[in-house]
Amino acid sequence: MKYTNPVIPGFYPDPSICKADGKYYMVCSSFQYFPGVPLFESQDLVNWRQIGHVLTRESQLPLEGADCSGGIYAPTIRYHEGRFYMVTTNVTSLGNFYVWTDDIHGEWSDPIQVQQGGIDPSLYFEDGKTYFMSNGDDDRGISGVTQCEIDIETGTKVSPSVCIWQGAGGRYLESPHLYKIKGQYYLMAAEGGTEYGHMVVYAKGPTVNGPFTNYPGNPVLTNRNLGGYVIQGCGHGDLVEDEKGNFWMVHLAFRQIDRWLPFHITGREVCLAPVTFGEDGWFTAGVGGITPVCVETDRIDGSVRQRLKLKDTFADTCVGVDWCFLRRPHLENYSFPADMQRELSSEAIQRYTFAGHGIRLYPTNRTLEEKQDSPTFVAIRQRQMQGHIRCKIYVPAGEAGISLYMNHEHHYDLAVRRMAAAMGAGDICRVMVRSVVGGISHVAGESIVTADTEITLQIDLEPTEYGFSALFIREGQESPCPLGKLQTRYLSSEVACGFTGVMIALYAQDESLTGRGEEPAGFTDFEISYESDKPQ
Ligand code: 6LW
Repeated sequence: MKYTNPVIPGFYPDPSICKADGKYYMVCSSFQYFPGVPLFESQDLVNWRQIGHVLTRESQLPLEGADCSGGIYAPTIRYHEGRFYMVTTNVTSLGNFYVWTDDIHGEWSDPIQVQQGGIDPSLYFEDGKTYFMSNGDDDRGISGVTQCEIDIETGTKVSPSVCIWQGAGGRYLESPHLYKIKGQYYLMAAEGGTEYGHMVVYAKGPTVNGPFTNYPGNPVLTNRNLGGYVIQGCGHGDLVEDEKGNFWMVHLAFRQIDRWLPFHITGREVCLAPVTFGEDGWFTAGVGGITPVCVETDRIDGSVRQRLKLKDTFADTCVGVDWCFLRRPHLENYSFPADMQRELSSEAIQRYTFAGHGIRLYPTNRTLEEKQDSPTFVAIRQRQMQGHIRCKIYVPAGEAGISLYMNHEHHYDLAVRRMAAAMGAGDICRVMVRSVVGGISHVAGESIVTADTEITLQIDLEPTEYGFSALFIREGQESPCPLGKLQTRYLSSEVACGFTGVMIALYAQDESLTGRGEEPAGFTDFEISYESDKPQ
């Protein structure tokens, strides 16, 4: 069969994978977004369904003040004796911790902290012992991949933290994972930084603590020498063995917006690469050490077809699965239709369907520029670079709209602002495109309509440009209104920095308020349609 990379498009960085009862489970990092750590399930490694998130409760996920380089960093998922463990770092507050569950579709435990520093923690279980590793300094101050043994019930360290490997010589050694395969220990990690020089390296050793000998062909996987190729930044991988005994690597990569434009907007995404063991006990990865867009393989049954979702509407997405919030949301500011399956509760944010209807958002004075608290904002990832977004909007007061949000200093907003007209005439709505780049805000296009006009917002997605427009309907008359174009590159990770990707956010705000606004903005008929699931 043939499959294309990325197998999970959109901002889902730092993948980690495990297998349990014939199915594969994958987690990704989530930074400043709530709920945290997206969780996916698959039966064939190429088709992935998000089944929820691991961190769904406030007690598991303090995010106050987290920005696009804060919050939840790379997680690892492991399955051991019937129990799933997810270990990660909340760089903004908790440090390294893990949670566990016996039901992958249910709730996970409260966090259990581990007193070893560094980031990108991973777990390895053997003979009743649990090894915890991360990249950082050991108890003697030596930096590299550092390992200790922990008590898995309590997280308590039961041995000193010792550096077991210093990598293959690249900068930013990170994302260590340890495996035992055919009697040998393999320690795999990333180097080069999560940018264009990213790579996967590994070493092999006779015991859980080494000594580890570097693979002579390192890096085992990288696209760093493929200038202009669509898939860049391959690194941060994790291995899994399939039902037939073949090994695979999931790893992150990103797609640049154009051959000669080294910028990416959809964040770091998940790719899949075959791994092949040689007689000598070393393995190779990808196709000749690179990850191509298209992989032809006979390891996956020929009857498997890769299907990537091309449409997102209110009817087929859920809050808490596809949609998420910035930092800790104030749920009293969100109102979903009465026939929603469950009420929103601050207990746990899991799965709330829109039941095909709309959403109402109450404005507060927390705006899209907010750095600490959570504005009224619910967002879904931009997963492909070509397509269209449409949404009907009703704004009775303040401002509401759709934001293409990279971070608080880099976002493009298609906004409707309600204003009182002069001389006691009826209200008017200012429909505008606001560009915020490097914290500098500029209105790039606008139009004024009477408040009784029905407004549909529309954004055309292209790899290098976003096109903004509105459709006005008044007294049965439709009038399309183009509002201009903005370049995608100013929202890219290369410009905006941080570790996230562009989110398509519905928001409401009103700087003049002290508390919550009385009347909510209404959003209905939301639709994103992507033109193709093939990378540009
Ligand atoms: C991740 C680490 C990294 O934890 O970035 O550059 C962090 N490398 O592996 C955020 O994804």
